[in-house]
Amino acid sequence: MTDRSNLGPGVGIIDKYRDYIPLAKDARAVSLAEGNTPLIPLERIARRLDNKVRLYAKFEGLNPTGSFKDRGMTVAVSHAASEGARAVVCASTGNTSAAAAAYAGRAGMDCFVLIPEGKIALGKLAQAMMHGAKVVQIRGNFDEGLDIVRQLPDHAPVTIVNSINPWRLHGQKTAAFEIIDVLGKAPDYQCMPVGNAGNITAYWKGYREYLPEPMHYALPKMVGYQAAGAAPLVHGHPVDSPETVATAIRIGKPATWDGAVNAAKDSEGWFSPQTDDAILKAQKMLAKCEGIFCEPASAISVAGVIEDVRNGRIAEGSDVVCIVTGHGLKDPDTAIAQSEQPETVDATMDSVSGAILAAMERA
Ligand code: AN7
Repeated sequence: MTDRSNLGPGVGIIDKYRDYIPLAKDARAVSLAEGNTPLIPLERIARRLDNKVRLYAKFEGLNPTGSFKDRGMTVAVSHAASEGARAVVCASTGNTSAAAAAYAGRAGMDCFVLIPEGKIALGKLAQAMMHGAKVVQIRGNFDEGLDIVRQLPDHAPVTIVNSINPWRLHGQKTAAFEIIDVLGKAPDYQCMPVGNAGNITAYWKGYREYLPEPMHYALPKMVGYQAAGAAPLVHGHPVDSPETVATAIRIGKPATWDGAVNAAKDSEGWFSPQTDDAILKAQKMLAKCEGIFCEPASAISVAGVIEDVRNGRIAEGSDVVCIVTGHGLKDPDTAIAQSEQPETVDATMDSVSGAILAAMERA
């Protein structure tokens, strides 16, 4: 395998994996040196599962705008720029809009984002605004926003950068390349949140492209988790009014439906639901026991794996990679709401040591 570990400063996924990304040769990479995220062993959570599996988190929250969307956006915006596009547009539950705004800004393009009013995490909104996007809130959900965005190029000179833009998937598949580069093989199971279903489709494509055909026996089983209130792929039909605390995946009509279904079917994987309670519990566990602060949608990977190792659906002795798609700082409101609130005491040794000793006694 080519050693791509140290190509120099400013190198992102396009420079690193250009031979796998069919951009025009003279297309300049609009990059924030995204990708190259760590694969972190989750030893303490594995221990809670009696070490039945070797567990890893691919922490995609460490990308430049805090989510995996940067991998797709660097390619989509580079391609749009090479075609002379003036503006990009997307509907978003938040992370796509943050990434689109950042990369469009870097490319000198305008960016328009449609978000569901009141249902986007605070950090994501702050990002889109700071990076200079024109933010349009709609009285509706993500699915309704995407339906409008699909038609927008007929009405205005804008390029769509949702994952229905195939360049996005060319970028996102590179995360699978990195996992193989680091593990020296594919994992046995790859477990991830599924919303609009672009990412699971991209990973599956990535594994198949990076492992040559004779090695297809070594492909991972692709496991997709959806929030119980927004689980169209679990039910096999769209959901009209998706609801979940994990606003990133509050999606009822995934655009890349067939890609997701094929990934699960062809790999002998599956889709299953997780309750909001299980999602928040896993989010807390990752933060407290492993030092990894992710947003609720991302924690569903770990919630699902805990259930599926316990019920035997994930075989003992396996290598399991959880895709941790977005950073916890994206959604401070949900984090604070589920945590013990800070205690206020007088600025004296007695009050402070008293508070510490009382807390140690409770623990
Ligand atoms: C943290 O930003 O759809 O199944 O508009 O932000 O490829 O949609 C975000 C999705 C998982 C689901 N984890 O990925 C958007 C958006 C996080 C996310 C997903 C999203 P897909």
